[in-house]
Amino acid sequence: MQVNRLNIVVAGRMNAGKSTFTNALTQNSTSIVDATPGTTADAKVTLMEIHGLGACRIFDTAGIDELGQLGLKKRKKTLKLIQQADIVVLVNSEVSDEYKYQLIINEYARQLQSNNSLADASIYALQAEEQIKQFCVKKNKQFIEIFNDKNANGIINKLSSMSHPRFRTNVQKTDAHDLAQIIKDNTVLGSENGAEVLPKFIVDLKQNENVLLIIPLDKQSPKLRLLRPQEQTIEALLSHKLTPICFRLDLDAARGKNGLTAQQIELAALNDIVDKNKPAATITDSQAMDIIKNLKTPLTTFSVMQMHLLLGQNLFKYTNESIKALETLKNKNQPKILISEACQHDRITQNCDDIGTKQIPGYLNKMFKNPQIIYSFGKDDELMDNEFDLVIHCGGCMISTQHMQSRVGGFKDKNIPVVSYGTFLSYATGGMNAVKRVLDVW
Ligand SMILES: Nc1nc2c(ncn2[C@@H]2O[C@H](COP(=O)(O)OP(=O)(O)OP(=O)(O)O)[C@@H](O)[C@H]2O)c(=O)[nH]1
Ligand SMILES: [Mg+2]
Repeated sequence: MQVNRLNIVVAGRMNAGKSTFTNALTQNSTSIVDATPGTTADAKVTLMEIHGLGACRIFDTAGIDELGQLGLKKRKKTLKLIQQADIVVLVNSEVSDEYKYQLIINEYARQLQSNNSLADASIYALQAEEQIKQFCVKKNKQFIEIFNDKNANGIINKLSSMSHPRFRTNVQKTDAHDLAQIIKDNTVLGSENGAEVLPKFIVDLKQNENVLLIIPLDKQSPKLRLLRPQEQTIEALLSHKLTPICFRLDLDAARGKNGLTAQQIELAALNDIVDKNKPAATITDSQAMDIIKNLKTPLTTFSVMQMHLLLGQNLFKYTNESIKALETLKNKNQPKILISEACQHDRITQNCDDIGTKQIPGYLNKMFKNPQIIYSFGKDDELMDNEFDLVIHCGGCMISTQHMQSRVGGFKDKNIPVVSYGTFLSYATGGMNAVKRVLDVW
């Protein structure tokens, strides 16, 4: 069962004391602390339960002011994490003019080796914190600024500020509970915990009504476990005293790939379970849309449900607009379409119709004029930064709310339409009416 965690990202300049802060907050010495700038080369995550905050994921990040190609990679990674943050702690070591001067000299020396200009060096050294602040404001992130005064004692002083909470303390000497308290007192915490998974009309069904779940079987289905949205739905139905009726639909058999007899048997079994249980609603894996689209019950898909949940019950604010692209793109030659899955998995494409690499591209090639299909499978690869006419995104069953919001938010910022796998496959198999059907139940 996935735990919903609060993402706290500790960011700032090199040597500001980010790792010292992380170690102090987590009461651990897992992050390496050193006077060498750039000690933390990649983000480091600590899972922790903080009393009053709940389950947290604390990211110690690389400083964002390192120059050169490696510095650029570190900065990109840190900004990506800030995008997924619920709370950003900006550790800001207060520095004297003399220190700033020294910093520029040091950077200059580094740049002589890596061919960058002094101008770049001084800009990064002095504006890094400002960059983070502006990024947080742009991305609507809550952030707290902590001046790490290495000469002070461990007493926290609140500094005046018009815009965001600011504090001064010696991070190394400050009690972990006091650091946690700053975060608790100065942020508004929201979480997916307790959010309703099911559409309201299902929640409102009479007790003991049946809800049919189509959980397909193909060669890629995991053995001895269900996928997260499937488990989640079963738990939610049981909690509402509804009865999940699960049907393991063999996709190949139902599509006639194992011969006519096998197909008839599979479809008869599906009809039988419907006749016997008279479900009040159906929730299906979107892959099975082509097979079950004629069922008479109200219908939605696991990926629509999962995306809706991960987007903070706000799926339709953005994706309802996006649906129009499915129609308008038909007039465009070579539309650029991204098929995006949040995680990587082993695809057994020779033996089965993988949804991302076979089924969806198959439909795209029929629906659009010479589509350019691009794939992005895996967490956050560089491809996500490109321009597209349409993004078709999986339900995100392996990622957190913050991660999904940052992925979809990134496309939204660029006005790139995003639809879920379920919405797309509904459209591909039944047009706009089918899309309306799976979305209207919400
Ligand atoms: N005295 C004192 N020294 C500190 C404090 N915080 C950090 N330092 C020192 O400052 C140096 C840098 O601290 P780190 O915590 O490694 O800084 P960082 O921001 O993680 O740096 P990078 O990983 O290089 O980006 C180390 O030598 C620390 O011992 C503090 O509160 N008091
Ligand atoms: Mg560090």
